Amino acid sequence: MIDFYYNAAPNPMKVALLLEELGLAYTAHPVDTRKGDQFSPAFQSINPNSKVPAIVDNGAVVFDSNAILLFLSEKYGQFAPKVSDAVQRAAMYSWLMFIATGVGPFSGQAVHFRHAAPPNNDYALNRYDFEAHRHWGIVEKHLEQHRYFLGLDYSIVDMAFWGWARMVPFVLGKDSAWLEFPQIKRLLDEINARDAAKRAEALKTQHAFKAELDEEAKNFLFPQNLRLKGLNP
Ligand SMILES: N[C@@H](CCC(=O)N[C@@H](CS)C(=O)NCC(=O)O)C(=O)O
Repeated sequence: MIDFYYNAAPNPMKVALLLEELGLAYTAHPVDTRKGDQFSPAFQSINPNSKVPAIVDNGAVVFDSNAILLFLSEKYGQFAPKVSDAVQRAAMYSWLMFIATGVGPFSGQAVHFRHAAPPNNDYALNRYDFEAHRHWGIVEKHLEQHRYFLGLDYSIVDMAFWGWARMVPFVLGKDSAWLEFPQIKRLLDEINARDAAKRAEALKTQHAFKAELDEEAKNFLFPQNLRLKGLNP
């Protein structure tokens, strides 16, 4: 049995999708980051970084979404090219890390400065909006030539993509984003149509997560702001 610590944000959702694709038995534990659950000692003993997702699989503790995707695909032998296929393995690592270190963080910061930060952040918003567009543009170009990230086979890279691709119009702040990125929309729609994706999306309805981004939630999610008020985060 696997314990899965999650909320409905992009990084945990990648893992929810893989768990569902693998058909594994798991218990989903909600971590309500707007209520500060990520800082409980019990959760920090699983993920010292105080972020979701994390899993515990028969004593193996794994945190960070792309580490979890690699761990599960290797352990259960699915959704990744064989170790002997060096060319495809190389592509898998490259695209997976591109999503982990580029697409995800730049999209996340674009969301922060567009939707959450105090106003008058033109410099920061311009930088992250530009970088988010640039990263998604690279994905779009790649998908013009490839059905999936690794070619003909659906893999954990597509699942990592899916977590964030669902958010593209929100990340880029425009409903028209899909006109700019039709290939991303194509793959997103294909994955959305999979039963595993529907089950992953439905998971959050089993738990009541706090919806309001009030002062308390902001203090948990953006603790650095407390320093601006002379307080210790
Ligand atoms: N590199 C980590 C990032 C995890 C992350 O940023 N998770 C967000 C949700 S997508 C979170 O836990 N936010 C709550 C917080 O920052 O306190 C991963 O890929 O798992």
